[in-house]
Amino acid sequence: MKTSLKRELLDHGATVVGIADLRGFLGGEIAHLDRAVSIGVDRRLNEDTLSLLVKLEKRAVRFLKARGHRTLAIPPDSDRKKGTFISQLYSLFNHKMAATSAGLGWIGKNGLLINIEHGPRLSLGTVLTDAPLRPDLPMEHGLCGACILCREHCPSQAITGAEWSRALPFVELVKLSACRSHKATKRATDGKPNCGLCINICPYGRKETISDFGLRNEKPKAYLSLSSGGIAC
Ligand code: B12
Ligand code: SF4
Ligand code: SF4
Repeated sequence: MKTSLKRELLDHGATVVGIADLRGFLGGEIAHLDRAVSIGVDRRLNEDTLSLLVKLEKRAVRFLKARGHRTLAIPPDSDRKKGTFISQLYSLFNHKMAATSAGLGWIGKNGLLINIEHGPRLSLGTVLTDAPLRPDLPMEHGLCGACILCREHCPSQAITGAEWSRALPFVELVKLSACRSHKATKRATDGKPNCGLCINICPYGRKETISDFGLRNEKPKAYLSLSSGGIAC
């Protein structure tokens, strides 16, 4: 069932799909839905991306329900169905937690899910289920290595430079108030609320050279060993 579910989602626009075992990490009314189907698409988080993620979540729901399992799709954005139980789940459930637990990547120094192939460029969705899907191996540590590019270039100095690990997941990686106020300033000045420099600059999955951004070139050690075929994860 796991392979055919993954195939179904990959054939319809998902870039990566992983299965997480979230036993012990969910509370209350959703504790019994302890498998997560974590879905990533290699696209900026805009309206088109959100509607693709919603379609993929619906597809996973249909697939699992047809086989007699319960499901709960977590919305990928905050604006849909405001005020409903489902829309509250958007902020109550963390898509990145499902993604690291499904082995799709680690949390980088920029606070984002970093996939070894696509970097921080994945937008995420999650479907919780009680289907006994065999989980993928979770990611235990980050592979940022010595790189500090996102920290050096963040316009609001929001990135602390701390490193994530599954054993100690909640260290302060990003000063959220600094990031939020930078985004608010951008909205006020150029009408664009999103910054995303910590996505663009990350060497994992980056197609451009860093000089395309007018910045100094630098790569993390882990990235260098990946390019020479050295990293297994
Ligand atoms: C609130 C929010 C924001 C807030 C606060 C960000 C934040 N880090 O909390 C603000 C407005 C600042 C923001 C900004 C951005 N956001 Co935002 N945001 C969210 C939202 C709604 C909730 C995040 C959340 O729960 N935070 C609570 C804190 C406690 O968790 P956290 O630090 O984010 O994550 C921790 C856990 O995941 C934990 N963890 C990881 N693995 C595991 C495993 C286990 C077992 C456990 C226990 C914990 C654990 O480690 C993380 C680091 O401490 C999510 C959508 C969602 N529902 O998941 C999108 C989301 C995180 N945002 C996203 C994006 C793209 C952005 C921006 C790039 C937008 C932009 N272009 O400007 C910036 C990036 C800023 C940054 N560097 O983090 C994407 C990230 C995709 C990715 N590849 O990681 C998400 C997932 C939306 C989506 N559907 O794709 N965001
Ligand atoms: S979105 Fe911009 S301000 Fe926020 S952490 Fe990333 S680079 Fe810094
Ligand atoms: S830019 Fe460097 S330090 Fe920042 S998340 Fe990417 S690899 Fe990690």
